[in-house]
Amino acid sequence: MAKYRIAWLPGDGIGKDVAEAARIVLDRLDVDAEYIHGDIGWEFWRTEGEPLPKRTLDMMKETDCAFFAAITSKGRDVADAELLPELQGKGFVYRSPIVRMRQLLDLYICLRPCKAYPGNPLNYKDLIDLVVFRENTEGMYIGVEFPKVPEEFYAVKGTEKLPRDAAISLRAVTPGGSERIVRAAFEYAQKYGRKRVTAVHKANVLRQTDGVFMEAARKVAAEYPEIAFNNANIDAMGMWLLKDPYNYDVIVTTNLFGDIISDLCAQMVGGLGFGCSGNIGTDYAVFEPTHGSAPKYAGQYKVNPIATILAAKMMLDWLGETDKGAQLEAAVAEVIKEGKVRTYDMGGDSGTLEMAEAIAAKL
Ligand code: GGG
Repeated sequence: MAKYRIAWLPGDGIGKDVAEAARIVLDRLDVDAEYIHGDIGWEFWRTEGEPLPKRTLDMMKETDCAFFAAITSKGRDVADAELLPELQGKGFVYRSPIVRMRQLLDLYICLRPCKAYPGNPLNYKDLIDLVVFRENTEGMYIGVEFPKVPEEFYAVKGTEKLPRDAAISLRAVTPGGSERIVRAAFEYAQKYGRKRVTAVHKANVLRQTDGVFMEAARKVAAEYPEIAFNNANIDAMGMWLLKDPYNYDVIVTTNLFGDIISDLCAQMVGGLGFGCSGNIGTDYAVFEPTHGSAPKYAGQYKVNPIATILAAKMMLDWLGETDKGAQLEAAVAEVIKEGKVRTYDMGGDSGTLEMAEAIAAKL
């Protein structure tokens, strides 16, 4: 029996292309793992009314961790129209399978390292190396939404002028949820010798929810006096990051702000072709590239697999296979530095699998 059982979720679109690339390097590293395919993505929404079938969730619960590539996710209007005619009007509601996975498995940490590798023509300024901790289970993504204002809302002071046809999305931030993500950020900083943690919020406007987040952040920060702590409003943070990214080391924030700021950071180290992500809970984790399924490139084996390969490195580290993780990162760094194999985003014409083979050849 293999040492690890890994749920393998390629998803759809380019998810299948980049997952194949990740398997090339994992197989070359001879990871003692069994990979078990799981259905997830748009085709299962269309044909079953469920993009994350129960059989996939059940299978994941029997594995050590999951590796996920990408899925197509669309807004309400498009999603409903694309459901098979025989399923329409039967009460199926599209919900993001990624968000659901994170919530159902309590993967409260979304860890997104943003590290520039020397020689990448897409690097912004000098080498950047920072890490984003995004709260992954609450905030704006709890999924409590109303197509129009529920009548009972009008009992709340301040809602009198709210038009009845306003759609409502609720944001929930708990002291416990905030404390555990901030603590994870500080623990990471301590473990990896990072010097500073920056909490990002909009507490001057979102007084209740970000008030809770910042109270928790200050409380946890006081437990780590050796690590510098500061905070910034989300809007200013976007500006400061572009101006002077070297001022930041570990960033911790709530769900939606983390979603946005981590894309910004990924762009500074080469774009989504380099953005990798770990959704981590107490005893389970799902690793994925940050990017989506780019349907227009599906099956063309054209896109950059490095984000997905770096997600495989994160998975190896999390499994305790840190030597293999380090070898994989060194191989990625070498291929980038040599510059002989480059995908189209890097200005080259190498394909997805060619890049994976070049990395595997260094292992
Ligand atoms: N690998 C991440 C991915 O596939 N993202 C697509 C995406 O952002 N979908 C929005 C969502 O369903 O959460």
